[in-house]
Amino acid sequence: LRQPGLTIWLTGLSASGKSTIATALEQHLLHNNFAAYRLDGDNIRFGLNKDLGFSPADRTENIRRIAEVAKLFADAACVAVTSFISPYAADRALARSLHDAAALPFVEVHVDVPIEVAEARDPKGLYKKARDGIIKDFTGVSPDAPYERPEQPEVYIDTSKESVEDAVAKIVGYLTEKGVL
Ligand code: GGZ
Repeated sequence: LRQPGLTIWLTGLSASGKSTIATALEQHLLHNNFAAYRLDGDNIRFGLNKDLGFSPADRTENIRRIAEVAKLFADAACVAVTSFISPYAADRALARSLHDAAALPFVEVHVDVPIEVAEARDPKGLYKKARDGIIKDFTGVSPDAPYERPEQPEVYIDTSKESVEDAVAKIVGYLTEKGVL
């Protein structure tokens, strides 16, 4: 069994394209016979973390639990692909340190997009609701909900310029180059 365990941590604004890239990446890995599993809002925020909202403390706890779960998947020789805004640098650093302590690779991918582009996409109408004051503390819109950009992500993608296929190729290229896959 040749099976690397690792975590690929996608971070970026709402509507940046994290979920789309995570889904395409998971498919690519599965087709190439790697065990891969995607963690996202649908399977985490509605289950394990359904007691958490979007206050700073709840976001921190959200990310801490997700990091612990991703680490367990990686430890089980699976490629964990996480897709959460994870807006705070300190929370992402904690996720990384949990993996470092277990000698499991952690690859941070900044799925970037100009906020105007994310806002123009607005697939769920959440930016509009945030602008209208219906959703408070929306990341990138409210001054109380900043997005702290990664300073040195392993992979950087700008989805206003790069396609989903480009993004998957870039991530897989990085992993291959580093000998992780
Ligand atoms: C940001 C929010 C908020 C607020 C609900 N701020 O585009 P989406 O809908 O599907 O993705 C967003 C998701 C963010 O959850 P995360 O677990 O990734 O966030 S964090 O890492 O910050 O804990 C959005 C929706 O939930 N959503 N309210 N106030 N996004």
